[in-house]
Amino acid sequence: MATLKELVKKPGILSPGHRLCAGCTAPTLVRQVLMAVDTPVVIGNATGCLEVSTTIFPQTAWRCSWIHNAFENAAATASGVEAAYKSLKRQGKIKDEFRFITFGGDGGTYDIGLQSLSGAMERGHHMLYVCYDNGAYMNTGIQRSSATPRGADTTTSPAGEKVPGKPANRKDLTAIMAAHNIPYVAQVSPSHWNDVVTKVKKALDCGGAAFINAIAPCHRGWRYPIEDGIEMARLAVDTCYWPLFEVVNGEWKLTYKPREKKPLVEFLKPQGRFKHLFAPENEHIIKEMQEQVDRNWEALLKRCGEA
Ligand SMILES: Cc1ncc(C[n+]2csc(CCOP(=O)(O)OP(=O)(O)O)c2C)c(N)n1
Ligand code: SF4
Repeated sequence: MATLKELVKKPGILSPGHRLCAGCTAPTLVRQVLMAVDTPVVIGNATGCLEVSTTIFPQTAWRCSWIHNAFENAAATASGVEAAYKSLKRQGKIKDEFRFITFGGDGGTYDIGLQSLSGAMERGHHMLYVCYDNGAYMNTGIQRSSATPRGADTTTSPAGEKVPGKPANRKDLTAIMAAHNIPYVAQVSPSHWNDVVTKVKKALDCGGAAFINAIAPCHRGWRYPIEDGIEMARLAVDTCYWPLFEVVNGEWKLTYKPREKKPLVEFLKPQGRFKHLFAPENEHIIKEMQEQVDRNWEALLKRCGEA
């Protein structure tokens, strides 16, 4: 594994000067993912903040082949490109060893693109799909998605007198992808760059379909100070809200165990989207959210043979 000093010297595939918000963790995560790439790469991109902000016509921030298609078929498009590549390679028309990576936000992945992602993974295309999960449809103004945590205030689950934020729990997409029995599935956080690079290398070299789910804090939607994005991602990991693990050929393995599991409030408190939960009448929701995190963590420890 290269050192961070060596990795930052690599020519960036995602150039500076894109139009994502200052302090957005999505491009940080994308850069970490791309640091693991040592071959030519084709990037697929579902609609969302990352896509619209990096490709404002006639400019692009991508120094590689890049393809966008509608929200619901980014994975299908990438799988078609990968299949064409395989054919051209067989015919001797392409000599280079390419890799294929698709990025999608949680709206494009958990919700609208789920069927095409499931199909691409099930067919076993040699491609990696990375979901940057900022927990809402941020690009269009912070609407709830099935990745939005319970209790969050969004424009379509507004916290008020009658409804204390999103009433439903979030979907466990990483487990759904693991249930596809593909060679590689993992969960990562940009607060742990080394873990990201290591897992992406494994995913790209697994020989088949791979999925990585990454937490990607958004200060616009989560409402925390702009400069605290990576700290927010770290708190998600240390409270076990967003555990780091991988599933290699069906075998679950924890890749990071916080020395001290922090209480969930440390992750919730700095975020404006949870502010209303600290009113006395809503405190029971925080308690229930903590219980949910504890249950998920215990179940994960068991799955990973750690309990
Ligand atoms: C089928 C379809 N429905 C709605 C839209 C409008 N739209 C564009 S981006 C977006 C939200 C994307 O959310 P997410 O995938 O979570 O990415 P983020 O913007 O948060 O990075 C929506 C609803 C669209 N482009 N296509
Ligand atoms: S709205 Fe959020 S996810 Fe989108 S670019 Fe800004 S900080 Fe990033």
